[in-house]
Amino acid sequence: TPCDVVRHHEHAVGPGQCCSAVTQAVASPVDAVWSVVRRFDRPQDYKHFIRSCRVVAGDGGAVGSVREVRVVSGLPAASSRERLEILDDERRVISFRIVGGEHRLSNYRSVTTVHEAASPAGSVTSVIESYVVDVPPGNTVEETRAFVDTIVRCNLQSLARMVERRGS
Ligand code: A8S
Repeated sequence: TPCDVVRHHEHAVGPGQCCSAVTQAVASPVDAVWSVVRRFDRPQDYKHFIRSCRVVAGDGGAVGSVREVRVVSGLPAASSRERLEILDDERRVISFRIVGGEHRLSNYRSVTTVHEAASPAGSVTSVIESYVVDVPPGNTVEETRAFVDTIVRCNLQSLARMVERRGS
């Protein structure tokens, strides 16, 4: 229901933090999209800034699992340690929290939901990804949002391209 959608994307935003959300339409069935998004152990399948990923705690599918990702060069970051917070196959919700690594995004937490959207043209899915993060020292809220929104938008666009290409 619409209320569920809103509820999953409500973040407690403290002082010195900012939040935002990005949405992406995908011209593919909802299950095809969710099957990619749900793989906490394989973010590099569609997140092209990620060079490698290793599960360092848990089985990679259970809440509490931790992954260590290394990012491509050219970013103000080298690695990130991320904990799986929610994986709900029924409601199609996944959430992770950043718990360490070499980067500037302290206390980052994101929630991604995948929704069936009716369309006369056929199967359409919408993906909503929201996040909250500390504004890094020396940066403004606007700069932080611009940086993170760009990464999230790139990830969701490449997700859409990948799943749409697979389906055709
Ligand atoms: C995600 C979302 C984000 C990832 C960011 C925002 C990151 O992996 C990159 C650059 C950084 O500066 C921070 O869903 C960090 O992956 C690409 C290393 C965390």
